[in-house]
Amino acid sequence: MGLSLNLTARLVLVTTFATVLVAAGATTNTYNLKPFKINLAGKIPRLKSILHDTHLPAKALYPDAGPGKGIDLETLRALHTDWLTAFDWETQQAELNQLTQFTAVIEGLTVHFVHEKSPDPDAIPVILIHGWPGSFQEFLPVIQPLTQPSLNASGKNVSFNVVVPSLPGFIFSSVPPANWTTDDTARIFNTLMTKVLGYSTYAVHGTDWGSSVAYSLYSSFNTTVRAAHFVFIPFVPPSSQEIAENNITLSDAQKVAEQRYIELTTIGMGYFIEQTTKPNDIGLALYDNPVGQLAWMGTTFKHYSDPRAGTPPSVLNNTAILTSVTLYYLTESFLSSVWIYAQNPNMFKSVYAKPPTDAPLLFSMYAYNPGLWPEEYVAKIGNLVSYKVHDFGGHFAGLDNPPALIEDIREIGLYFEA
Ligand SMILES: *[C@@H]1O[C@H](CO)[C@@H](O)[C@H](O)[C@H]1NC(C)=O
Ligand SMILES: *[C@@H]1O[C@H](CO)[C@@H](O)[C@H](O)[C@H]1NC(C)=O
Ligand SMILES: *[C@@H]1O[C@H](CO)[C@@H](O)[C@H](O)[C@H]1NC(C)=O
Ligand SMILES: *[C@@H]1O[C@H](CO)[C@@H](O)[C@H](O)[C@H]1NC(C)=O
Ligand SMILES: *[C@@H]1O[C@H](CO)[C@@H](O)[C@H](O)[C@H]1NC(C)=O
Ligand SMILES: CC(=O)N[C@H]1CO[C@H](CO)[C@@H](O)[C@@H]1O
Repeated sequence: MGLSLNLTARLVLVTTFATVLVAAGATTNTYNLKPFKINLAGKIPRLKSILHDTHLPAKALYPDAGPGKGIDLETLRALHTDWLTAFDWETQQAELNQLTQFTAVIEGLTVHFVHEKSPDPDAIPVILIHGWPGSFQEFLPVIQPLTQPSLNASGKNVSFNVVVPSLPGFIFSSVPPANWTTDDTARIFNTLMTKVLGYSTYAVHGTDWGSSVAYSLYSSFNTTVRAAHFVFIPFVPPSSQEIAENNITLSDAQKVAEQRYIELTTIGMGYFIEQTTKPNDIGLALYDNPVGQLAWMGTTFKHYSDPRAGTPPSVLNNTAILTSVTLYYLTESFLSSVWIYAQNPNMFKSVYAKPPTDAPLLFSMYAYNPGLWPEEYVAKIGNLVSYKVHDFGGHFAGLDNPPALIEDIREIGLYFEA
């Protein structure tokens, strides 16, 4: 009897305690914030078996076709062989899991993000936004260094609380509803920074599609976004003729970028048009085809990075490419990722105009990035305070030239005023 009373009392206590916990959760965890760890190892045996059964042609049809005709067979074969034999997912997963990650639910979407904090209470919150075929992994080499306090040019001690979300429909973030635009993503990322994480002001960095999101944040959230850094902007670059007519003199590195842009627009737009107009065709064709995804995304990593990729300071080697493709393949997000093109058919604005913000804008160009925006043009789209040119690096700055990107982003500290 005594025992049973005791048990009842304990049950009541437990129940009461649980009720309190739930009530507290309802008020303090509105966004269902949860720690997150990557655990895709169980899917590796099937991937390896498909890789094992996939066969490539014995020799190239037209060995002299050149990279302008797409990824070359021997490049793909080397990647395929590495994936099957040398690549160790567990090692890559363990490295990615060294980053502190979470998921939160915002407007019904699960948003995956890295959140690494600086030891400095005055650190600047910054959100780094990736594009396609990148992912949060693209920023791996810069995240920890940016959290470390370090003196800069003006003698200012600068460090960051670094947030790196996965775009909706990419990797561990859930698929957005139809007609979801980069402005919608900007809105939920502003909620992530201000409401979920409680930062009243912050800085943004964007590349590729991430630059569309970052520019939307810069333009539309002028009280919370107090600095922006770009390596790519969502504006149509001027033509060579227009640059010449405006008497703009290009440096050697800028001439390289101009050449890369000409190449992109003349022979490199196939994937872009396909993904914009028929996302289901390519998305479903490659949905369960790892080597297909490797060819389709690998060509971009190979062709739009610095030609010296994989040699210092670049860490963009085959391991990095395979990690990225493995993340897309194992999370089954290739299909939803290509939809970003179809959902945003007017990514590149043709009218350069200043948005209503006085927040500083910083820009860095990397020579082998296929897009040239001269300083005169970048100055038209914001309060430009810094324009830098790097002769090493391409489209994936975080992997292509991490020391330069760390320095570029750290420069935000010279201009940021909370
Ligand atoms: C920079 O700030 C950090 C954290 O506040 C501090 O530990 C470090 O000594 C500072 N460095 C310098 C050179 O002032
Ligand atoms: C998406 O937008 C198109 C064009 O505005 C419209 O026809 C379509 O119904 C929309 N789809 C959804 C699911 O809202
Ligand atoms: C470019 O230079 C030429 C020759 O000096 C001059 O006639 C022209 O007005 C300049 N164009 C612009 C846009 O400044
Ligand atoms: C790629 O670079 C990383 C360092 O960033 C290194 O650990 C790895 O061994 C390299 N992989 C190959 C295949 O060279
Ligand atoms: C911020 O945006 C609002 C609305 O567009 C505008 O009225 C305001 O002047 C802007 N603030 C700055 C500092 O530009
Ligand atoms: C740590 C860091 O980014 N330091 C940089 C501060 O600014 C000077 C001058 O631009 C650079 O040379 C440092 O590398």
